[in-house]
Amino acid sequence: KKYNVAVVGATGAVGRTMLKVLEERDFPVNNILLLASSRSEGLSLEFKGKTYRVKEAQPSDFEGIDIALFSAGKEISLNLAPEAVKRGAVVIDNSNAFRLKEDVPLVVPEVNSADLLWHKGLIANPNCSTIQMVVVLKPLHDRAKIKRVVVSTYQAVSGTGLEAIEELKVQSDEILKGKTPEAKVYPHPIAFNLLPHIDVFDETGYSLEEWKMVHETKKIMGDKDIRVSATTVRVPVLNCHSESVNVEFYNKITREEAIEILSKAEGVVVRDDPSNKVYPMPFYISGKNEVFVGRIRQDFTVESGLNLWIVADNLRKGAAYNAVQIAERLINMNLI
Ligand code: A2P
Ligand code: 11C
Repeated sequence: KKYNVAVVGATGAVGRTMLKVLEERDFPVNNILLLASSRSEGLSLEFKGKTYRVKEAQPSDFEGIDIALFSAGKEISLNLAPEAVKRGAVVIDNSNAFRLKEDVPLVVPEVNSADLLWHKGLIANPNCSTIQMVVVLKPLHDRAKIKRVVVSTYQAVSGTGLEAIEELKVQSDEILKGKTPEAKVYPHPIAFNLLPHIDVFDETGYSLEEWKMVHETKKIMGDKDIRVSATTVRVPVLNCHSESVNVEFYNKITREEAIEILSKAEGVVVRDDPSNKVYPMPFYISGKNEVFVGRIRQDFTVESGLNLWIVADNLRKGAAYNAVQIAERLINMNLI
């Protein structure tokens, strides 16, 4: 069977990656519909060697659509995802709009595919920084039960979108030419800088990106008791988020056991040979679908703990690939 697929936000950084991933995986597409804002009306994009015109997303576009992949921001999802579901499409939504709703599964296929069984037409794709962390944490949790996680992120500008990618390039060039960089997308220059600020702050002093890591991790891992403390930072890297993760466990687990478990874990690649300068880095991981882990060390300050360095392509595993994987699981599990 082949499916009619709509990509909402097809012109964006994630949307374009969705098209690439659908193509690479030879997803069973019958018709593809490329939707974006009125700004892109008439623009053409390639899919499987054919040219398709982008059109402005409207509720009626979802008539006859089987699968709708949304990545056009929260407002568009809030407005159009229910319209798509009403018309019989299964929506896989990459925004923050529905992730914590009780009747919406929040899915990372390597971790909680079983949650797809109770979907009601809408499935949420988690935040990129959460996805890459839980893919690594789940197999360790199954072995030694996680008590607490302290994570600091180093997030690429591609997580913000195409305009931010452009801003990093332009500002880098301006600074190298001795000019004062102009900040448009972020509140400060991002080139040659770090911003300990992703998404909006609340009255606790934490940012929404930090809270996403706390709440989404509990929901995906199916364990409300896991304590997560996060600091999220934007860095001048074009693509791939990195994370320094400290994990404390209830039960004993050694570095060697962790390496053995992670080497066999689905969707994980271990790159851990520091004496030969082998560890995951964004520069080399851009374009890959797996989650990479290295610098695996015992934390000697607690009874049982590990330090990990986790890197993944945030546009792929953190967004587009995870969404397409969800669609593939729905098909394999006869849920569509
Ligand atoms: P457009 O290119 O027409 O603005 P990015 O995250 O890279 O900035 O991409 C955001 C995506 O969301 C783009 O495809 C963008 O389309 C789309 N988008 C933004 N606003 C709307 C809207 N009001 N309706 C539909 N799509 C939208
Ligand atoms: C970033 N994590 O890197 C964000 C992008 O809730 O889906 C995705 C935001 C979200 O800026």
